[in-house]
Amino acid sequence: MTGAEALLRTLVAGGTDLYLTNPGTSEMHLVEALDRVDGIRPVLGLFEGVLSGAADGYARMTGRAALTLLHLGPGLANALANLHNARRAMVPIVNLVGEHTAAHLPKDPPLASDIESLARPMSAWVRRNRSAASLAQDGADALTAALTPPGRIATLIVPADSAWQEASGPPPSVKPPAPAKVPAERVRELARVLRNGEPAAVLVGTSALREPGSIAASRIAAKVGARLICGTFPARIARGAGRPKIERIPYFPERAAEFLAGLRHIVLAGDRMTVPFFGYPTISSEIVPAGCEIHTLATVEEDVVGALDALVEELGASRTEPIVESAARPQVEDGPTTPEGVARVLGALLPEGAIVSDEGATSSLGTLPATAGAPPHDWLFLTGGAIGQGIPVATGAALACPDRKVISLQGDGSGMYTIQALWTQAREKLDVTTIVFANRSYAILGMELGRMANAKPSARTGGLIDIGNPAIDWVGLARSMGVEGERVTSLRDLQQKLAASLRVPGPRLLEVPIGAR
Ligand SMILES: Cc1ncc(C[n+]2csc(CCOP(=O)(O)OP(=O)(O)O)c2C)c(N)n1
Repeated sequence: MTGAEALLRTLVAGGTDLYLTNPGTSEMHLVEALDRVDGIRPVLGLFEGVLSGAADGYARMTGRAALTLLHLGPGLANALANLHNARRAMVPIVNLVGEHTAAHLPKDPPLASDIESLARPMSAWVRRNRSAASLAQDGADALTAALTPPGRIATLIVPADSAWQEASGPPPSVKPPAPAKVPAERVRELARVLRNGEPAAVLVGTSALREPGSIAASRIAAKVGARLICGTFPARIARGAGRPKIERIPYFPERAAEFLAGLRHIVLAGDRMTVPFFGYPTISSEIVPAGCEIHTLATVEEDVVGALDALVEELGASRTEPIVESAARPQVEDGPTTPEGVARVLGALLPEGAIVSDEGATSSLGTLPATAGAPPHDWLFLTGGAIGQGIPVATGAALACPDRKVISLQGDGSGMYTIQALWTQAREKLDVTTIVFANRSYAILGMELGRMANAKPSARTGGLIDIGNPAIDWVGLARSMGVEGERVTSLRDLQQKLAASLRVPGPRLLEVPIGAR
């Protein structure tokens, strides 16, 4: 058995079943070993940012770590922006990064670089393998690190000679630690805080944004009259009719400050306090009201669901009804494809069990209220703000959940970063409908130019915000990669084309013009 085979066997025995690859010469043994190792699905991506984003989407939906296979430092570097988003999503991923042989590396060949320095900022765990004999154990340690709560990025550097040399022995076992239990004293203390009647909010994150944690949190909030809130861009929220109502902290800091105004206590349950994206010259980035205390029921590493259950008991809230969304679908009228109109069409049609990957930027803001009462579904946000996440995360979610419809809400500017993911969707026959909001602009930057620099786009700077010249042909792009694409002309047309796309499995793209041009 080669080191590569021992490594893959260990990772498969540890529960890994997806291998997202874009290999080169130094990784050929990590490819060849697939002919002798069952139980893992190899999937090719045509750019490494597609792989890291897909690993993120897969992990958000399964809680399991996918493997990425990356070609030395440059391959890893191409994956970094979406590894950044995945780190902010707090998901498990194991990166296998190829490296030159021990004899070749000292000669400084063209592809050599400082892989550890590239890996560290986005990885909680980095190791350089030293021998074929230790490769399987390194793999087990990488997977254990990745699966350590709440989920981490582990990067294992694999020299080519370790991968081809002889290894032996049964696969080492992978035993990630369980999340730490929250001490009973902390639960009692927070029960005292919440019972005192001062204005309070419970801020839920990670697993508390899904049932059963969100139901427990909603019971607590209802019992003590607190608000139930969450961060602006969590990795995943289970939402829709019959599920707990959770208010989201708005994106812009002045809106966020208004949203939190009046609170005296914020109780964190599985998240840290939300921090606005940017500081501005004339807008405060402090969103927590003066005099408001931040308390922690459970950190992201701790057993938040257990802590919420204990708090339900402590407050005597086990029979309190959670406050849930009622079933409601918006009415659709015909008209031009405005963001609000598109949101209503989505709200009218979103199927039960759908997974929405939201990188719609300024155009998808209205989709959240419009879908609040749609049948139960999951919503995946752009966690780290590095655009180019949406289509890859949708791809990974579809690999994770082949029986569920994935809807990818996509800004056109962001979509161009990792458009190659459409090819993987076509190749793997993934059930993803991509809705491109073709506003032919970096619209958010037009707004931020005013907010940040008190300026309007000029003849000179406007060209850095307008992406309509030349106009991108989304339907042509999709078709060139094997994805059926259509351009819609009105809300009624969108309704028909989206309904048709939801009926038929497989990838499809709808280009939706936004704004008259
Ligand atoms: C990796 C990365 N590069 C650049 C940016 C800055 N940025 C934020 S939004 C944006 C444009 C988004 O355009 P689009 O997806 O069309 O959405 P719109 O703003 O038009 O709604 C850019 C370039 C970023 N967030 N991440």
